[in-house]
Order: sequence, then C-alpha cells, then structure tokens
Amino acid sequence: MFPSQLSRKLCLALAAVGLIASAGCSSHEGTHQPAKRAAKAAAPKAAAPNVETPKAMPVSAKAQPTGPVITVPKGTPIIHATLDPDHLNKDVPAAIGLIGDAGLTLDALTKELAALIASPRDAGAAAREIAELRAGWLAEWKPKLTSDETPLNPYRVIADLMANVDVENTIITHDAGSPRDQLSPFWVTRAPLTYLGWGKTTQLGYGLGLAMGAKLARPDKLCINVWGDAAIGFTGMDFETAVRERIPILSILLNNFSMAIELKVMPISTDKFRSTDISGDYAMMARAFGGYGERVTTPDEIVPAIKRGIAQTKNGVPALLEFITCKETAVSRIAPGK
Ligand SMILES: Cc1ncc(C[n+]2csc(CCOP(=O)(O)OP(=O)(O)O)c2C)c(N)n1
Ligand SMILES: [Mg+2]
Repeated sequence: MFPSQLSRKLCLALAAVGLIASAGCSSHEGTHQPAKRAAKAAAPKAAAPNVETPKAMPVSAKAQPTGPVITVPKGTPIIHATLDPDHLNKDVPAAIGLIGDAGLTLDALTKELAALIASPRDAGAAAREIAELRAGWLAEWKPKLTSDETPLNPYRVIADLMANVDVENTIITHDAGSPRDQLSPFWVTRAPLTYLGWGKTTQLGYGLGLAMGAKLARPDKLCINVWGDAAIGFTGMDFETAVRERIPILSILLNNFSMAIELKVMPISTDKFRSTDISGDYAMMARAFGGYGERVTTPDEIVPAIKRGIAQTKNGVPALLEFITCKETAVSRIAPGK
C-alpha cells in the first residue's frame, strides 16, 4: 500500500499526536508490528503483522474498509488519500479527502504531524502488550504451524519456509486464495520492500510475475511466490518464461487439488458438478519446462526440499516446490465490526 518506511514514519507521527492508538507500528527488532489496536482486536483469535491499522486510515486508490485479513472497525473515521477525486465517498464515506500522489501526500502529512510532536512517547508498554498478545495468538496456532499431518498442513509449510530462509534477504509474495490468508498473518517482514502485498485481493496467478519482477530488480535476493493450484492454473505457463529468461525464483505451490477458499461459497456446484476440484502434477510441469520441480508429500521432506529449491535458484534455475496439502480453511482474521 505505502512504502513501508514512509508509512512507519507517518504511524509514529500519528501515534505521537494521539491520532492512532499507539506506537504499534514502531520497529521491534526491525519487524513491522501490528498497531496496538489491531493486536487488541486480533487477540487471541487473530493478528495481522503485515497490516498497520491507524484509527484514521489513509488508503490508496480505492477505499477498502474490509480486507481478507483485517477489517477496519465500524464507525472509524476514514481519511482517504487518492489520486482520483471520483473515488471519494464511492465505497465508504470519507471524513477527509486528500487528493494527490500517495507518496507526496504522506510526506506532507508526516511533515505537518512532526511539527505537532512535543516530545517522543515511550512505546515500551504498548510494545510489551503487543508481544504478549502475539505470543498467545501464536500459541493458539502452534498445532497447525507444527502439524505433522498428511496431506501437509499449509501453515506447517509456511512456518518451515519462514524458519529456513534468510527472511531479511527474501522478497516474498502470495496469490489470492487461502495462500494469502495463510501467509500474511504469520510472515514477519524484517526489512522494507521484502513483502509484496496488494490489498484485498487480485487476479489469481499474479504472484508469479511479481516474484519474477522482484528477482529482476533484486537478483541478490531470494524471491518467492506462494500460490495455490487454482492460481498456477492461470499463469503457470509463465514458469517457462522464468526458465527461458533465466529468472531463478522459488515458487511454493500449496496444492490441495481444490479451490479450498471457495468450498463454503460454492457448496451446490461443488456437490453437483465438482466445480471446485482441480488436478495436475505441477512439479512434473516445472521439470518439463526445464526448471527444477519437486513434489513434497511428507512433513520430514519439507525442509530438505526447501533447501534443495533454494540451492537450485542459486545455480540460476527457477524451482517449483509442490507441497501436497490438505483443504485447510481455518484463517486468522480480525472479527468484523470491532
Ligand atoms: C482470475 C481470478 N479468478 C477468480 C478469482 C477468485 N478467487 C480467489 S481465490 C480463488 C480460488 C483459489 O484456489 P487456490 O489457488 O487453489 O487456493 P486454495 O484456497 O485452494 O488454497 C478464486 C477462484 C480471482 N481472484 N482471480
Ligand atoms: Mg487449492
């Protein structure tokens, strides 16, 4: 949404003048922590470490009060920063409209707010509270994050991935669908511009191009896209582009042979026509394209496969690790209307 440093500066300024709930956006070991309010609303059932939630929330091109992971509490006054005046009051009523380039607007806001700050506030108490809430929330999710089940639990795959890459030197993105909801609450970014998110949702398959673009821009980083089997169905052929153009990304496919996120939405067509079913051997596809492809079915193979995949990318070969997962539908979300 915003360049993270800019957004953090703005958050700190807003917190200091009491416009948002506190210094929740402050850096803790270089990580982006959730705003205190978000953590409060989240705990113990949900948290969204990648999302900052000021009381008055500047949003970008389209005012989006509800996201897949975070919901802006009802009645929250919204400051809408947008390039297009027609977007004001289109989706949500804006308390204040700011028309202009997002970066310039945030710069101007930061400057104005900085002038109002008499002295820095001690963020210690808020940081401790967030750490406590976060620990409780992680404990609640631990069974899934460490699950030994087969088919694999996608949360286990993501936890193992995060524990086995150099997070600071990794640029990661995900697709729409459950992979977004499974990765975004748990992935903790440690450096600016290392997590590519895109707001509420986007077209399936977009993550592959994002990872390829990131790799072209930052060849020194490990660039990962995490996607589902519906997502690869849209743009999977471009894995061949990655091979042909020597763009060595690491592609993490969570294959549950289903559009799991749609199961609750499409019960009749699932029952009558199996409309949510998907099939395919994508590791084989990756190999057929000249890349590295490996199918992983057991928990003990997750970490070795990740290591093999990373080694391939270091040798200039795009790698696709296809994890066969269960149709997990549990997600960590902030309850709406809080
Ligand atoms: C082009 C496009 N079509 C449809 C959608 C709506 N949509 C979002 S997620 C999803 C299914 C995702 O399935 P999968 O990638 O297999 O993830 P899962 O939920 O199974 O883990 C659909 C159809 C979309 N975002 N983009
Ligand atoms: Mg799927």
